[in-house]
Amino acid sequence: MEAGIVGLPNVGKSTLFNALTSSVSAQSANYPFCTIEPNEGIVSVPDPRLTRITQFIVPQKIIPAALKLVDIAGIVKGASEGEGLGNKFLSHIRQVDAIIQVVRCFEDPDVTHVAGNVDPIADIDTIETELVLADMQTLENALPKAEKSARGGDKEAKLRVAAIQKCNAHLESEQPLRTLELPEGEANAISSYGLMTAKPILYVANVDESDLAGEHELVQKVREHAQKTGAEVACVCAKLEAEIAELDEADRAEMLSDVGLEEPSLNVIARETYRTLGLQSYFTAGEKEVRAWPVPIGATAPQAAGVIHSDFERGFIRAEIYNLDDLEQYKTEKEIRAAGKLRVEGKAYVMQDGDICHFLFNV
Ligand SMILES: Nc1nc2c(ncn2[C@@H]2O[C@H](COP(=O)(O)OP(=O)(O)O)[C@@H](O)[C@H]2O)c(=O)[nH]1
Ligand SMILES: [Mg+2]
Repeated sequence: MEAGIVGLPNVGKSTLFNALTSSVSAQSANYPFCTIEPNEGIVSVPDPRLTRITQFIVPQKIIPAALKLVDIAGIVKGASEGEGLGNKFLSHIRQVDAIIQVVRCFEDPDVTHVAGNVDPIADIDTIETELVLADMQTLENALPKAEKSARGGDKEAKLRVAAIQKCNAHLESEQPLRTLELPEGEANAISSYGLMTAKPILYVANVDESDLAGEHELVQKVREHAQKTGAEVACVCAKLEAEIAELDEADRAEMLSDVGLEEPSLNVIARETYRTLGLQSYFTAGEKEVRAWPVPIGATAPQAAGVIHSDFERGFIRAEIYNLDDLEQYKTEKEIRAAGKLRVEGKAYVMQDGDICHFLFNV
């Protein structure tokens, strides 16, 4: 699963990307993303529950969950007609699973704003319009083929045609597709199109150093906009976070307390991005490592096992599961088992956020 950072030029995308992906813990771990381009990086997802687990199970290694981020070059007005990096930029967005849109809320006379003044809602509109136009084009290109197959009696194509028509009507009323609900069959029939306005979105308000909580009117407007479209907002001062990320642990703690933050805002953004991607974590915990694994919300136990290794999914027999509260109450796995709190779950079990698991499998 990966998220793409988008936004107008000069809003702080690269500053945020670099700060998020420079974390050592993410790079030292063995993550299954092989080709990493300069604009692609791994972000670890800090999870306080890992620390709680390691109070009782002391491992050699602690490995947080991670996700892949792509810093997509700045979009400009006219991108859907090939302006700026136009098509290349759009094809990058089609590939990601979620969008992080950075919107500039900070004032700084030294940093030029492409549209002349700081207006996050206008910026959001500019980008959304380009994505709406590009999605309309995609659908327009796809329609004749779908119609032809539908006339030939292809059932899937009939669903596709119905979906395209609904999407078009929605886009023509200038609404992103993430606010359109389609029957599952129709949604699946067009899932390969990579429609951009259907992707979940997280708005990151890049705020002034003096407004870390995002109380400024401009940020409130971003929140209102997000609420209308079912999106979330996170606040960050990218420039400050970039500085914080470079400090050693002691200096970092001092700096955070100076500016009144409980933790780096980057942590919050990593977790929000994870959620926007529809992910939650389960844990494996042993002496070798305590590790968080990402799994889509709603995934079954075999699917969760498959995140570790495809053999685990294929040969899945059962899972033994307990949770953090049990660990804190009974202190050891042995005691959890003795107390009858170790649950045995089968193939149909739907994973819950925070499950601590052993998978039994046979290949
Ligand atoms: N004052 C201020 N400047 C920032 C902030 N974030 C980024 N910048 C500056 O804005 C300029 C553009 O940032 P960059 O990350 O390259 O923007 P991008 O074009 O969106 O990738 C750089 O000079 C940054 O130092 C911020 O939070 N506050
Ligand atoms: Mg950049």
